[in-house]
Amino acid sequence: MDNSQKITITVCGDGGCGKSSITLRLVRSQWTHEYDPTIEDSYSVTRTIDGITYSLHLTDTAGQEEYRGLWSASNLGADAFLLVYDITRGSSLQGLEYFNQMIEIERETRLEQGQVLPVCIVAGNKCDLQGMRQVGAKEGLEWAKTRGCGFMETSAREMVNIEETFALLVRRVRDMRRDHARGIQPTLPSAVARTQPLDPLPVSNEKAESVEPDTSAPDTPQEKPKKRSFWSQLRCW
Ligand SMILES: Nc1nc2c(ncn2[C@@H]2O[C@H](COP(=O)(O)OP(=O)(O)OP(=O)(O)O)[C@@H](O)[C@H]2O)c(=O)[nH]1
Ligand SMILES: [Mg+2]
Repeated sequence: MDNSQKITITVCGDGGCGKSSITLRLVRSQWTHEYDPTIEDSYSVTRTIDGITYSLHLTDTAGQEEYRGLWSASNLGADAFLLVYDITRGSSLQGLEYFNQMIEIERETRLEQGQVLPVCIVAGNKCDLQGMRQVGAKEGLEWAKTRGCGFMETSAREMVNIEETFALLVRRVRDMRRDHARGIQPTLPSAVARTQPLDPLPVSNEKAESVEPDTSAPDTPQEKPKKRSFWSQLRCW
C-alpha cells in the first residue's frame, strides 16, 4: 500500500530561467546545457523528509510567452508553486509578478472556500554565474517576503540548494496542512507559512550572495548536512 503523502508542485517563471534544469536535477540528477523551450512536462519523484515519505508530482510549465496560453487551469490547483527567476536577468524577477498575481487570486478563492492555501517558494537560479549577477539576493528575498513566499538561491548547474529548496517547500506544505487541520487559517499572504527562526548556516565559500539573515521569516532546511563542503556553499532563508 502506498502510504506516501502526495504533493503537487507547479514550477513557473520566465523562459530560460532554469525551470526544467531544476526539475530534472531533482528527478534524475540530470544536467543539460541544451536549451529546449518546454511546453509542459510532468514528473513524479519520492522523497522522505523528517521521516515522512512524500510523493512529489511536478509540472514543469512553459515559460516562453508563446506557449503560456497552454498553461492549464489545473496548474493553478497545485499544493505549492516554485517561482523561478534567473539572477543574471532582472526582467525574470519582474516576470514572476504575472504568476504571483494568478496565485494571489487562487489563494483568495481557496480562502473563501476554506481550503488549504497554496505554498510559494521563490528560487533565484543560476547563482553559479556570480559575475553576471543582476539581481541581488537581498532584492530576491525582499520580493519573496513581501509576497509571503519562501526564498532560496539555487544553481541547477552546480546542484546547489536543489534538494533543499524542495525540502523547504515540502515542510511548508506540511505545516500549512497541519494548521488547516487545526482550524488555523492565515488571512494575509504575508502571514502564510511562517516557520520558526533558525540560526543562520555558517558560510565560508559562498555561491549564493550573502544577505544578513532575516529573523522574521528565515527558512533553513533542518535536515542534517551530509557533506560539510556542500553545506558550506549554502545560504538560504
Ligand atoms: N549557469 C547556469 N545555467 C543554467 C542553470 N540552470 C539552467 N541553466 C541554463 O539555462 C538555459 C535554460 O534552462 P532551462 O532549464 O531549459 O530553462 P526553462 O526555465 O525550463 O526554460 P523554458 O522551458 O523555455 O521556460 C539552459 O541552457 C540551461 O543549461 C544554472 O543554474 N546555472
Ligand atoms: Mg523548460
